[in-house]
Amino acid sequence: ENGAGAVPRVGVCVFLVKGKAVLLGRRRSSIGHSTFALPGGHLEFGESFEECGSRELKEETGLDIAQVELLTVTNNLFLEEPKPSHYVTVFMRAVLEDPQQVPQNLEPHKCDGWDWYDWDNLPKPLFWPLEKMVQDGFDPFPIG
Ligand code: 8DG
Ligand code: MG
Ligand code: MG
Repeated sequence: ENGAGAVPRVGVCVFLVKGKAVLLGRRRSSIGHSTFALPGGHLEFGESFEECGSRELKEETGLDIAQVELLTVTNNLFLEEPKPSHYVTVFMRAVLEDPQQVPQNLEPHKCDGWDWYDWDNLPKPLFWPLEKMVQDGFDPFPIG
C-alpha cells in the first residue's frame, strides 16, 4: 500500500533494560533489514502503549516485562522502502519481571536472535530511528 491509500501507523518498542544493557535483535523484516533494533511492533486497536509493549515482548522474545513506562515518541519516515511507510514510534522502558528469564527468538523470520548489549558498546549498524536517538544523546536509563 502506498500513495493515496497510505497512512501513518503507530509502532511501540521497548528499551528492556538490565543494568547498563538493553535487549536488541538484528532485524530480518524489510524495513531496517540486518540492523539492530528494539523488540516491538504495531499498536493494535484498543491497546494501551503498555499493553502493546508487553504483548510484543511476549510474542517476539517470550519475556514477561514489568514497570513499563513511556519514554518518548519519534516521527519516522521510510519513504525509500519498497513499501513507503510512516511510523509514529512510541518508545517505552521496562525491566524483566523475572531477572533470570532468558530471551527466545520466537519469530525467527523477523529477527536473527535477541541479546543484551551494553549501552556504551552498542552493535552496528543500529536501525536508524534508534541510531538517531543515540546520536542525539538519548539515554533510556532511569536516573540514579
Ligand atoms: P507486528 O506484526 O508484530 O505488529 O509487527 P512487527 O513486525 O513486530 O513490527 P516492527 O517492524 O518490529 O515494528 C513496527 C515499526 O515500528 C517498525 O516497522 C518501525 C517502527 N520502529 C522504529 N524503531 C523501532 C525499533 O527499534 N524496533 C522496532 N521493532 N520497531 C521500530 O521506528
Ligand atoms: Mg511483533
Ligand atoms: Mg517487531
